[in-house]
Amino acid sequence: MKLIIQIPCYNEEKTLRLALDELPKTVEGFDRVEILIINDGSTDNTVGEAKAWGVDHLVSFTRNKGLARGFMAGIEASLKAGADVIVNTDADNQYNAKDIEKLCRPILDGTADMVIGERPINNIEHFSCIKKKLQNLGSWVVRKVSRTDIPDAPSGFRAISREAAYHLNVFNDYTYTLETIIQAGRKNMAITSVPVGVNDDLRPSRLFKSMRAYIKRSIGTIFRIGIIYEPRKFFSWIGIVSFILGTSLGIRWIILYFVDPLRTHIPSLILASILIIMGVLVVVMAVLADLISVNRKILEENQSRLRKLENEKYSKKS
Ligand SMILES: Nc1nc2c(ncn2[C@@H]2O[C@H](COP(=O)(O)OP(=O)(O)O)[C@@H](O)[C@H]2O)c(=O)[nH]1
Ligand SMILES: [Mg+2]
Repeated sequence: MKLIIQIPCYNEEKTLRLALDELPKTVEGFDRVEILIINDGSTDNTVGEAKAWGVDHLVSFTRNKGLARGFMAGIEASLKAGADVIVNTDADNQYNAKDIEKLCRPILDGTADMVIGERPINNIEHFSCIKKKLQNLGSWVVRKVSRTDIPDAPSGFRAISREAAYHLNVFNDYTYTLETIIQAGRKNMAITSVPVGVNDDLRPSRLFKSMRAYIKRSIGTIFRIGIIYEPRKFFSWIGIVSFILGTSLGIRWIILYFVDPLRTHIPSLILASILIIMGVLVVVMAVLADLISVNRKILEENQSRLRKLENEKYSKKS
């Protein structure tokens, strides 16, 4: 059994060595533990630090592509390197590396495909009150959308089984954290959570730059994933509401036509017609979106099979 610990990095020369030093050399249940660094177009000496430390694998982008792409490149490279379990952690030594064993346990026991490390958010001193509230609120929304019970959705400390990794996809450019949980929930993967420790803050967060930007991007991500996974529901609701409003207005117009024949109430009639036509069209769109989503599922199935085939080919060669 091989464990690969992957660390996405963007300009992390100051903290990377410390984070690497903390990683365990052996983990119970695994014969090998290897380290993979994803350098996302860093302009500092991140790569030099990683090579000097002697990491086993290095994936490097020539320019910055964002955490979500970096995460997926790491997953693909870990699969090719033959990982049975992949652990993702931060380059700022944010998470307690000793908890990696705890994080992998449910996967080794065969009870989970993905395990999220739950930080003690309410006790983290360097998190402001508003950041704590936002993280809790974000996690609550993700729980509702994903139909899971993960308490800490934005946590980047997580373990993923090889099988789950074959099925993951990240569509947005910002962060993989929320999207992968929603996906795991919607694809009926067994996803669970274990409490993990955190270390002192070494630098300000790169992802939580400002409150407004964080909320905007998180809402955008959750909303988009919601539509991608439930397009029929989303469009049906809009269509049905529009149709009901239009029909009610239409009935009101018919009643007024007989009660008050002196006035034509043409504006109501026009609005009713528009709402009814729009409602019908949007319901048709819901059907089309549903058909497209069936195609997406088939494409995803093909993609995971292709990943499996490719990786079998690689592991036979090595
Ligand atoms: N690949 C990649 N990684 C990034 C980027 N921005 C941040 N990271 C890495 O993502 C991890 C989490 O970033 P961090 O600033 O600690 O965010 P936080 O833990 O959510 O506050 C760290 O290992 C960063 O080096 C980026 O643009 N691309
Ligand atoms: Mg961090």
